[in-house]
Amino acid sequence: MPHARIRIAAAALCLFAPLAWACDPAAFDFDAYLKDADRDGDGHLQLPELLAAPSGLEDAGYGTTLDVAVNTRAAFDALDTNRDGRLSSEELWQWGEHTHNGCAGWNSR
Ligand SMILES: [Ca+2]
Ligand SMILES: [Ca+2]
Repeated sequence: MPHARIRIAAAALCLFAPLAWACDPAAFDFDAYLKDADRDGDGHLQLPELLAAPSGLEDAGYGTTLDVAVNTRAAFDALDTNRDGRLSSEELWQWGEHTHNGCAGWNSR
């Protein structure tokens, strides 16, 4: 009976999803950050836009602060995974996974 299987899958998701999300480096609102820093309004961050944007280290109203400054050339290079010279929202959100310091050891105790 397929419904039972779906229910079990849904139950499993409910059980395990909170574990996966218990530590949430993505609490930093990169969408708002991108919107603020996107000076030409093309929906992407070009390098000069990123360099001129806040570091994220200090509270600028994006929900939380970052452990590693995101407004650097190194961050841009790390995040521009498709190498089109600009950062999409999806690429920007990867910063949490690149740095991940906020979650270091959160589940290893
Ligand atoms: Ca832009
Ligand atoms: Ca890109």
